[in-house]
Amino acid sequence: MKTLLTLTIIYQHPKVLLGMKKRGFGAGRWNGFGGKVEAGEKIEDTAKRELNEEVGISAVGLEKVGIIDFEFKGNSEILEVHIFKGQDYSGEPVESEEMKPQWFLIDAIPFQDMWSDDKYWLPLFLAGKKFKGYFLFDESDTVIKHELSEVKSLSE
Ligand code: 8OG
Repeated sequence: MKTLLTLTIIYQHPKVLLGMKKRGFGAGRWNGFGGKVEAGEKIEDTAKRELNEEVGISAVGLEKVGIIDFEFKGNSEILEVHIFKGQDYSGEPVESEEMKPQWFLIDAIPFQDMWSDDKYWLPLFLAGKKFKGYFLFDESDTVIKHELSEVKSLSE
């Protein structure tokens, strides 16, 4: 079974906008903004909606830069996460019930308080690359297997 999700990071060199997830899946970690694609919704529209709901901003343009499948050992569900990069937006980032936003310099990204896969693919994101990947986690959210490759295009 596959579940589609989005993840959007605003990158205004030399800073990225992340949010501390306050509740639910991934709580206690810094991450981009996103969530599940609803029935009938276009993936990019989910990315825009979630950005608005979680941090109160509207992206002016989003670029899809990555697709990663996540699997958890002992669980047949695959999370297919579509990763978007944003730069310009309207509105001001505000804290929501789900996320507390904060800007980080790219050489001070808090990888120790993020999902353990992020240190593999975020450097590609920051370098302007497109990528596809697969990560398998064990019960304690440690990466036990991964594949990651740069791609020219993400058209499937
Ligand atoms: O709706 P919900 O908050 O549960 O969505 C989960 C968010 O977390 C969604 O934006 C996708 C994202 N996400 C995963 N797995 C991983 C991961 O391993 N690393 C990162 N950085 N984000 C992830 O679901």
